[in-house]
Amino acid sequence: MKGIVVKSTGSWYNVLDEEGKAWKARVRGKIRLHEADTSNPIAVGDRVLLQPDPQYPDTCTITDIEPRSNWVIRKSNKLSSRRQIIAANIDVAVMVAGLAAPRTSFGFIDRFLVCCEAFHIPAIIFLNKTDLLPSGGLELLNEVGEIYRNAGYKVITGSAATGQGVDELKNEIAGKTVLFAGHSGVGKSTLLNCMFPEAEARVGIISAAHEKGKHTTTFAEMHMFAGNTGIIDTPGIRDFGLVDILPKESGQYFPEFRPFLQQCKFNDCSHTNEPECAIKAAVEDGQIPMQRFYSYLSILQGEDVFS
Ligand SMILES: Nc1nc2c(ncn2[C@@H]2O[C@H](COP(=O)(O)OP(=O)(O)OP(=O)(O)O)[C@@H](O)[C@H]2O)c(=O)[nH]1
Ligand SMILES: [Mg+2]
Ligand SMILES: [Zn+2]
Repeated sequence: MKGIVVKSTGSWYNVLDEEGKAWKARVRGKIRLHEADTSNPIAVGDRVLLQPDPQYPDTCTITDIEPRSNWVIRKSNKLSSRRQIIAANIDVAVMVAGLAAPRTSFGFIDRFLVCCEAFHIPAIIFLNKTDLLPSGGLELLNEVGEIYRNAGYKVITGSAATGQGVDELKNEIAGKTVLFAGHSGVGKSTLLNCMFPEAEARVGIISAAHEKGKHTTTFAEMHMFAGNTGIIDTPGIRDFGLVDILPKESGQYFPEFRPFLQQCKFNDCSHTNEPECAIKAAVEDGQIPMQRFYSYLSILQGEDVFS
């Protein structure tokens, strides 16, 4: 019997089988792991083989994991070498970000996008809470939108409170397995409920608690709709430590850098101190946005913490 992991809470997993029936599952014995050295060998989105447990109803054992088409992984925290798989087998990732309460930094967005590029996961940016934009905020919103649209990303501006942009997002993700990521409090769960009221995802109250890393959503969980749209709501991520990506290769993961990369004088150009660097030239004449170049530099320097 085959199934898909929709939630992981430690040693137990919630799994849906192909008929949509829910099971509680556990790993017993030895199974083949694709990623050693992670805090969670089985992640939400994993396709697994199941063996029903004859003794207990609705309970089964996970006997194998199918190879993943992709996965998003991060360092659990700055000091740790432990890696955490956020989700696996994703068709599209939605970065929920905001210019208001809480405001998302470019660095955080860019780090997530680099990760998506590295694992070949198409990404959409949803700039939420447009109803709360401060005065002059619309201009900034458009500017931010342009930066990412020019890089080739789909950008939707909207609000889970007013419903603006929500249908557009829903159309983009229909029939797909979707990862919702972003800081705590940006409105991931609210957006999910707005698209699919039957989701009934828990929504938090913005408070000082968010600053202390207290999350309303505490475990990544896939919500399945109409049998074929799976939305993975995740706890807000504060830091996004990149793993398995060499800093010096990260230029390739900025799509708008690519047309220039071949034009640098040195083919191993780091775009910092080298002469005749096409990337720096493109930044100088405005073809590459300064913010994106800064994000590149910070990844290159191996800086870990973004908030
Ligand atoms: N004004 C306004 N408030 C919003 C919007 N979207 C979400 N909120 C509010 O923001 C707060 C946090 O929303 P959540 O959906 O819990 O945020 P989250 O991203 O799921 O947070 P975590 O689960 O902690 O990661 C709630 O009070 C929502 O009502 C929006 O577009 N406009
Ligand atoms: Mg949430
Ligand atoms: Zn260069």
